[in-house]
Amino acid sequence: MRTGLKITAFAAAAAATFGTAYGVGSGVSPVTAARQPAPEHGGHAEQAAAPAANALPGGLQVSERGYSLDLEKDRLPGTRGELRFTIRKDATGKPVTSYEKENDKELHLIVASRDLSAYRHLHPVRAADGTWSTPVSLPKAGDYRVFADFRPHGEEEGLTLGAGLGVAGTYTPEPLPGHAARAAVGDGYEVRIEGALRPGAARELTLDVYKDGRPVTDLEPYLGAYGHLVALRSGDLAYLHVHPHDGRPGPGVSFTATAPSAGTYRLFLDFKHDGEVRTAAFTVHAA
Ligand SMILES: [Cu+2]
Repeated sequence: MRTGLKITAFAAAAAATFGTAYGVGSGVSPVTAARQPAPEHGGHAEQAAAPAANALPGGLQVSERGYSLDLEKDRLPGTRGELRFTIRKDATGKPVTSYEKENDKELHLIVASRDLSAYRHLHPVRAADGTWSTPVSLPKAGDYRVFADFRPHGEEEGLTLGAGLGVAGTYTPEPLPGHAARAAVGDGYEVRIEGALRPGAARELTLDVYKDGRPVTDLEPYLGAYGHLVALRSGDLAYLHVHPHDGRPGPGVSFTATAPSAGTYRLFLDFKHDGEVRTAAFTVHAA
């Protein structure tokens, strides 16, 4: 349940900060907001649902808790290019150059298309002046959202900032695939999902990895875990980052996830096997 608690605490911090940003002003330290007690977990579902209803998930804002995501260019001339950006401290306008590592990295960058058909999980390189950069190769033109998931040095909670990215060219938005319990990943890999999301309540999800119909029991650690799961809410691309709560190398990797609201979510699981990182995607309804 640790992960679930952490996510709920983050949601509470986000809600507290939202109130700060639009109510009191910038005089309240984001650290103070982050330290506000997390709602009690493990009680009955109605108690858990109440705070979550007003909590703001990550990724919806380009600026939050005193930090801003500054994309050097919010457009790419084509599907291949370089993303460059800076995380700035709003108070000084200066780039953040000191981070706490989370899952082996100072910053995780997710790039997802607005229709949720394209997904990339990247690890940019930081220059000494605080500028982050990474090559990016996308499958098609269109409207994208870039998510920076990081924890500045000295902050107790990480945050996720989101910014729009346009990729020039013509494209046709794709409909979100319907719910299916299995996802083909290519090269004979298939991932099966068990469990359901419920708004405002922590729920366990298990993703089982198979290769050629047989369970995979020797998943390789990737960034300190056997799987990384990102959930994006369809419609506004609210971002939920969840981590596994056990250390088994397969076939089942379990997560605790709390959907902030009713809705449809697209789940992206990154796992590593035979030296390669692969991604399985699922559509899950929370109701
Ligand atoms: Cu990452």
